Amino acid sequence: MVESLVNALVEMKEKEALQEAKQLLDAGTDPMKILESCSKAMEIVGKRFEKGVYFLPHLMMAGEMLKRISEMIKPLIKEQKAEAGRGRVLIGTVEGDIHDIGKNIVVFLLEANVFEVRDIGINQKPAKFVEAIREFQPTVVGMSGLLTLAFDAMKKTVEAIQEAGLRDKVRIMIGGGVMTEKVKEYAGADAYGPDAVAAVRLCKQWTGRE
Ligand code: B12
Repeated sequence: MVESLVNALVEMKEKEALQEAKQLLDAGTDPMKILESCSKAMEIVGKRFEKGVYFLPHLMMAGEMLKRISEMIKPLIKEQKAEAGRGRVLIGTVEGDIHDIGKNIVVFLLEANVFEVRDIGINQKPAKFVEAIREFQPTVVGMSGLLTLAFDAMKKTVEAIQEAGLRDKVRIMIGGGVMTEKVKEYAGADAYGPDAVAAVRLCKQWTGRE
């Protein structure tokens, strides 16, 4: 954890946060450490929002800062690309939810680990997941969601995949802020991943790369 970066993000000091992130990366800091600091900062921002100390513009500013830092990190992580691999992963944020910063981190870490990823974006209906599975034929389907209302959206998505006769063709993982093992059970998914590293680990297991 880099305290100074966490503080700059939490206090909405955009210029300082971006400068700090750039300096850390230039100095060779592990990009994952920077991502961890971002996640920590977002947790604090979220708590302030819950308490009514921060409002929607703060969340938007936090989202913007995180997006900019992710963009700085992305090329560096891609450089770490190593062994050739295969395995298709379809991912999207479920219906009713527009959060995508974490999903995008998962996408670029998967791509960095040489998975072929199709990202169908935010607020995606169950039918859209089904259509994309038919088209792309992935081994793994990832559902992201940060809102409690995403629990039901995930359940409905899994049901739609089942009804389409595709459930035994894919492994389904879920993730995003409020997700837990319990939600995984509720939604009928195969696994819950607490972070992007876990998402990569699951995909490696399920595609026989581990
Ligand atoms: C930034 C932000 C926003 C931005 C989003 C910008 C964007 N492009 O994503 C904006 C301003 C748009 C926003 C809007 C809203 N937000 Co908001 N937001 C946040 C905030 C502060 C940070 C989220 C974030 O990016 N975290 C950082 C990333 C890196 O973490 P992550 O997403 O969890 O992802 C990691 C892991 O979870 C995992 N992961 C993620 N996806 C997946 C998928 C798979 C398959 C796997 C394995 C792993 C995985 O890997 C990632 C990297 O390690 C959170 C607070 C918080 N504590 O999370 C609130 C929060 C999620 N928002 C909240 C709310 C209420 C809202 C709004 C409803 C506010 C409003 N009144 O309008 C709207 C929702 C609109 C909608 N329909 O979706 C609440 C949700 C409460 C709840 N339980 O339902 C939170 C928790 C704030 C709070 N404490 O109240 N928000």
